[in-house]
Amino acid sequence: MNILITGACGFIGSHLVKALQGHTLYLIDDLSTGHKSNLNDLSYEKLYEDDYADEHILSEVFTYKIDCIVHLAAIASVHKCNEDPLNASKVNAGNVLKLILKAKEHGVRTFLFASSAAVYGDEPSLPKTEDSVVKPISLYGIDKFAAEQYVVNYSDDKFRGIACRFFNVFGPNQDPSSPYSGVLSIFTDRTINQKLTSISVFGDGEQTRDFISVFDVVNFLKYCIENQIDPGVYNVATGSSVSLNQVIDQLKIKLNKELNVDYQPARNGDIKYSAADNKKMLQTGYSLSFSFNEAFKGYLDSLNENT
Ligand code: UD2
Repeated sequence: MNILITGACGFIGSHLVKALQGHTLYLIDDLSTGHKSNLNDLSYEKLYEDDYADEHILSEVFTYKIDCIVHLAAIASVHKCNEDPLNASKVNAGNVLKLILKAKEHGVRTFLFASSAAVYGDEPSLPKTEDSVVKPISLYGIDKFAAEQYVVNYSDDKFRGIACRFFNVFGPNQDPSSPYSGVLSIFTDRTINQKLTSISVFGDGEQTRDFISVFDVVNFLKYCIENQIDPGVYNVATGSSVSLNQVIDQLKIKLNKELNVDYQPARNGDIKYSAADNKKMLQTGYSLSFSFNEAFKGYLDSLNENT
């Protein structure tokens, strides 16, 4: 299949490129947060190093008879979106519609979109099903919701639009450099890469998240591409949540050392409990490869091997 992946040099994108080796891949990434080195040793037809909505790129790439698009490119940080809301909204919502319209014009059959658990916001009912109330509390969440609604509402019998609400994705190559990076990447960068023994927790550590392995995320995307699953919105999650304190306990056992946990005030806008119902994802026939414990252990082993 000819597959276009936007955001291909990023954390999830580069794992997806690896999972889809064997297909003919066209990649776009403006390298704003992704790294070309994430694609080292991987095969692809062409990488466009620019904005995914650039007219010249789109008019060229659609000459290649694209069967499927996986749209991962985004300003993927709540914090960055707030710094430049108009641009963030264009990248995360308006231009998604542009890409969908182009895709339909050029006969693309399948469009997968990276949405986010951020659409649910802080409405307290748990676990979240795809029919739960949507109440985003950030511009990022609002735009992700708008874009996923374009994806789903533009679906028809010729165009299969699937929006994946990713919960907390983790795994190798996640960038830990910002304080707003994924918490597991920050914890492991400090304790394994930098060999420090202190970590900061915002709040009492009892907040919960559904942490899903990046390998399951990209395998599910691959499954959606290669099987005729129904269009619509899907939670992409393990279906079980753990607290940060539980994660830290596992980390201590695995590292076999004590960690100093510096408990600081909870962050503004933080969600205390997050939990996903993933039945719809499993009803597609996809089976998760890893529980959180297995995936976390594998992740720590891979980091230890590289140090
Ligand atoms: C995720 C997204 C965020 C937004 C949000 C919406 C990531 C990295 N973040 O935030 O962009 O979409 O979902 O629901 O995908 N924490 C610490 N110590 C640290 C770093 C974080 O205690 O050094 C805490 C943080 O305050 C939070 C928890 O860990 O309570 C998880 O933080 P996160 O940013 O990894 O993920 P989340 O779900 O809050």
